[in-house]
Amino acid sequence: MVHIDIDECNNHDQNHCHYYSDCTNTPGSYTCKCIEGYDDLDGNLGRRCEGKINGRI
Ligand SMILES: [Ca+2]
Repeated sequence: MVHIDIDECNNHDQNHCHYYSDCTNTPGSYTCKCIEGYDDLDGNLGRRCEGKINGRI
């Protein structure tokens, strides 16, 4: 039996990765990780990534 995986990263309607995060396709799912230089504000899920410079003193 062949499981056909969906590449959620190819379609923004099918993933919740933030603009500043990298989406990685995995079998049956996907993962998001904030790119270098951006803080993850939502439990390390890559959903909300913000720069470290703005808004921090
Ligand atoms: Ca997938």
